[in-house]
Amino acid sequence: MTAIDPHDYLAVDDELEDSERDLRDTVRAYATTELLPQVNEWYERGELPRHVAKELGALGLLGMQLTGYGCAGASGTAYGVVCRELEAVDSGLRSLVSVQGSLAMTAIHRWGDEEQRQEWLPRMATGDALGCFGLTEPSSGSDPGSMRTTARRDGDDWVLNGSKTWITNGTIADVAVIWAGTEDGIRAFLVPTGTAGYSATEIRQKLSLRASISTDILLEDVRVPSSAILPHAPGLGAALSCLNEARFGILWGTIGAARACYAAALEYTGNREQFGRSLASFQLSQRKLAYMVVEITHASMTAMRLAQLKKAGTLRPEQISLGKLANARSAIEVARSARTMLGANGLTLAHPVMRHMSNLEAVLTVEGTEEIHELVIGRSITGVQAFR
Ligand code: TGC
Ligand code: FAD
Repeated sequence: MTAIDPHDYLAVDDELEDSERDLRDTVRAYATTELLPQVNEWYERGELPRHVAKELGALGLLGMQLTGYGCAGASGTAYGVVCRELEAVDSGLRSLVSVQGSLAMTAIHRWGDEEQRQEWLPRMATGDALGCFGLTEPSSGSDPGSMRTTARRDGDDWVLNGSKTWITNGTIADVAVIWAGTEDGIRAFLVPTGTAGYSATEIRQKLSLRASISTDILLEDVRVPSSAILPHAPGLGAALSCLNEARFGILWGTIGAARACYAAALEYTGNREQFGRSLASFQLSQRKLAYMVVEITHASMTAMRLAQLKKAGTLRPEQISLGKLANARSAIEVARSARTMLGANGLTLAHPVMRHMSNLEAVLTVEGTEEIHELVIGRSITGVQAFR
């Protein structure tokens, strides 16, 4: 009989195609040898060096699920596995890939014209150009439809005014995808970050997702040509369609964070003795470990099923909401449980658990909070919206 892998209890990865398994191994090896040894330093300093984007680009991981323009045209499953392997190191790394590939590049690929795609996508795929995605505003988070940023016509130009907040990479991006209200509803604009009137500042003293740059963006009479509008984006739904892609990556990524916490707890409790026995030999420890394995396995099966639906072309946003909600929630519970098992030592960066646990607080909030996804599911099963 085949032995059980404690890190993939139901052998869910057997569902991967050979190329997806190869990619998993490549990204896991890169992430473990090149990123993991440095991540604590980045976390403490509150940064993610730009060369990481170039390395991820060289591996073909930026916008990897898109086709053409230097993008790999990979399967949803492959993208999910990459998110999982990167987030096993740190959620900030997965976030970089999400914002660049699923948000900024997807917006341009899906809603831009040929000229805009040619101008930006090849450079973004290599990591030579970075994008950010400006949807959230100081007074519009869960309810982006209430945004106050405006774009008004002035001759052949558009003039943007307003502010965005919590925008990942706003200070280091080359191009910002800015969502703004126009006379015809919400539209997206490509704003090169060197444009006069665009300014971004870092949000400091952040206690979660520290290896990721979060920013405020101010738009003061930012004048862009008529060619800056993404012509095919019909309204808020265009922004939300990009979020679907990023949420899909998160529901895979969180499994990586949970797996890393579980692995740390398993190793630590196997090695440390109290009361003359290893911590792993106590029934209460084993219950916690079994709980983690159940959560990680359920999350993995959910992710794999959603990837199958994506491949079949039938995946619905409401189903992605279930995955994002369930997998982010279960990952943070696994992290919290793992933290207890490491005792005081679990509180420092010497072990990855508290870092993941803290990151997962942000992951619960980004791309739709727990409550928003509950309401999305609630609306889909009752037919009644309870947002407002
Ligand atoms: P609602 O009336 O439901 O919809 C407006 C229009 O959008 C369509 N739509 C969607 N289309 C595609 N995908 C979806 N998921 C969609 N959800 C809705 C809808 O059909 C409609 O189209 P139409 O043609 O009829 O106009 O909109 P609402 O104002 O009631 O809001 C719904 C709600 C609350 C679910 C939505 O606004 C929402 O998802 N809020 C959460 C906001 C959010 O997630 N923001 C994330 C910002 S980006 C980010 O966090 C990056 S973090 C970096 C990282 O990944 O680590
Ligand atoms: P709010 O919407 O103010 O919500 C506060 C609380 O109220 C939550 O618990 C929420 O669930 C609850 N709530 C809200 N409405 C309801 C309701 N109808 N019923 C019940 N409860 C409700 N945004 C971008 O556009 N681009 C980015 O790149 C980006 N990166 C981010 C990176 C980080 C690290 C973080 C933390 C955020 C980022 N965001 C980004 C913003 C993120 O998408 C928002 O924080 C998120 O959508 C929630 O909005 P909010 O923080 O304003 O919370």
